[in-house]
Amino acid sequence: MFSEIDHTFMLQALALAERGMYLTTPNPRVGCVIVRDGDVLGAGFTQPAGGNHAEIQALEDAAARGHGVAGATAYVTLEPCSHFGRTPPCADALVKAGIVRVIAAMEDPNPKVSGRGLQRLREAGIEVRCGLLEREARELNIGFVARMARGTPWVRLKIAASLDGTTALENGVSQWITGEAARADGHRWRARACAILTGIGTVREDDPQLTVRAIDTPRQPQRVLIDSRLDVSPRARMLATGDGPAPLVFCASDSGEAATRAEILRQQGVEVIPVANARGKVDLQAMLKALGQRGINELHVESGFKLNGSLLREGCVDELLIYLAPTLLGPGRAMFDLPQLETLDKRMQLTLHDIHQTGEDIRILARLAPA
Ligand code: AOF
Ligand code: ZN
Repeated sequence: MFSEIDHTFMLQALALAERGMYLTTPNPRVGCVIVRDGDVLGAGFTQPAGGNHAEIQALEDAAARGHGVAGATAYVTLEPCSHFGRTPPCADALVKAGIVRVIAAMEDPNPKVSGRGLQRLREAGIEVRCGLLEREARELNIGFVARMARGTPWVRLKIAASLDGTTALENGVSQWITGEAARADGHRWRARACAILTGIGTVREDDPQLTVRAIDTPRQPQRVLIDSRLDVSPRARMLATGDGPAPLVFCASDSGEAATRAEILRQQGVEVIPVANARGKVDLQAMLKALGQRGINELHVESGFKLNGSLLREGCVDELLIYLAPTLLGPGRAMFDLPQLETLDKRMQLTLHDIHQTGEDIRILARLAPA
């Protein structure tokens, strides 16, 4: 159904989409290449929200290069939109420009679109095919797809540990177990995330900034803290306000004895959101829903033993990003606070998605089986 030439141009469109990796949230990263007789007339990728979608960038690029696009094929990594969002529908723009063939990698999971963009193109007499390099396109927007499908972000939990699975000494010392290359790689994963989450234990011990520093990025992810009793110091480094979205703190209650602390945080520009479960702790699923409603596609977690364990036990984790350093630390802090099992059949099963050597360390990406 797809030729080798189609493959080549869709790969180009995917490479373009990847250039939106740190940029497009909450929108998906999309790439578009417009081709006629084997020549690329225009190319583009999604701009920050409110800016052009990939198709418009490609059409404008073709115009800037003096090319008409009548009779051309558009390769897009996501179905062109059919709705008026922050921008008008791309499907209409492609029709108007005289495109005669559209190859899309996947349907847009956004319920406002989901097939209607392709339908609109077909109704205008355009030849439409969908599904070329779909797996790659889905991976690129794994968070957007998750949020559209279930209303919550894709949750990626990052851990650095020794080969024997220790993340810190018993006294909390953990800097640094993995090498510089792994740390820089970790910042790339931070940069592509819409938000970075940690817990009050980690803030008390390490006072992390939770910003992207080791690499260049056009935007900082939102910082998110789970702190049931609002014990956090207003001077914690992750609550520093300034550029980028306001930090968010999820607590169990912002009234009663927590009211004053909530007020102090709010006055310094921090958003405080109470979501309690029956045990008086933060309801983690409710927190994920709230993040989904705020347009968070990929949530990057860097936390400790306790919160890591709670997130896993409550079915909140999609993927583990684990860096293992070729060192042995012996007993110390473990990766996750999980219950001791009596039988193997109760184990949590993962599938290995990717293994990679990063400097001297090993990077493992493993996924939880969907419930
Ligand atoms: C496209 N091309 O490059 C992207 C699309 O609010 P708006 O107008 O920016 O629309 C955002 C929605 O458009 C987003 O949720 C997704 O469904 C689609 N993204 N569509 O045709 C693009 N990024
Ligand atoms: Zn669009």
